[in-house]
Amino acid sequence: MEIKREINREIIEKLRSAKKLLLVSHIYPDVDTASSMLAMKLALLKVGKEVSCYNAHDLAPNLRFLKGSEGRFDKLHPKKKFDATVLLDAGTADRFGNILDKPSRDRLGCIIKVDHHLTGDDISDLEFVDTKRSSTAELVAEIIKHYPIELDQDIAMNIYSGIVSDTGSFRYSNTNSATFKCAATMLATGINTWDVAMNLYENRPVEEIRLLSRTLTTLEVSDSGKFASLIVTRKDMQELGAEDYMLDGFVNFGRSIKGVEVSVLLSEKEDGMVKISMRSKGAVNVAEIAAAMGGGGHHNAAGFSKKGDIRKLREKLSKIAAEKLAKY
Ligand SMILES: [Mn+2]
Repeated sequence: MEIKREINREIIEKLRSAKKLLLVSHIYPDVDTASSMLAMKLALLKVGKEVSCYNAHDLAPNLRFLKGSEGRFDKLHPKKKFDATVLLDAGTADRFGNILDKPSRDRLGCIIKVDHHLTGDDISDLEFVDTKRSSTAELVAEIIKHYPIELDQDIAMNIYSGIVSDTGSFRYSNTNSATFKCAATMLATGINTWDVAMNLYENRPVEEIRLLSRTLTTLEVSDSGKFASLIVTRKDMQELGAEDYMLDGFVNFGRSIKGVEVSVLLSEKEDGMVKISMRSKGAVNVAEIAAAMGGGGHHNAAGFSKKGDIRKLREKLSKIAAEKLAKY
């Protein structure tokens, strides 16, 4: 049976009474966090709210098809105060940049967390967290329904995009009947599903494909055949004129190999950190591996950033994964 966490009435009341709202998506914004933020922005604008959006990194070009994504989102007036702030699609403070640090925190008003990740800290006053939901976009749809605010095609397209992206186009195990019901509600507004699919999957810059081709040459599969890893260096990116956002989804190529249970993509960032994205086919909880190294995520998808040499990190991860995988 489907377990459904009821939306906290206090959240709806807070959103109704607040005049100035801040919506925050997580660092290195993905489709779900961005579409949740933008769907909520469009909805709250409809009921006359003053809405600001922020994320520590601005939205990448591949997210600019989302409705309401015009303008920059990584700038926020330092003195602006809010009645309420909504944190979207992550559970820990570090995932939102410095916005929750003092003294910045004092101007955020009531902090509301809306999320579907397994890992999370107590960083908000109110929360709507449901790990059974496919995406934060689905939770935002729930909020809009209970507010209630009338859906339109722009809001629906954002929410549908978040769902499609976080479920791997309805393939992942986080897809359930509630996911399809929510998607159906969005489609009932008349949005074009091919439009969304085209923007998500048929619109890659050629630099991305060139980088993918080079990245696949770094593939290593463990002796057991259960662990695959790929690496992307800064040098590769510079030589091919590629950007960070293009790496989204590369890790899935490792997982797609027959017999592989856990796949990892390590990529060097501009600030010297190495970003580690992990995917599991289901047997192993990669959120646990990530947690052992200071990260977080879901059972089948997790990630974190670490300082250090990319190849040494790959070795360390292979060892941790081998221990976990030995049981399967
Ligand atoms: Mn999500």
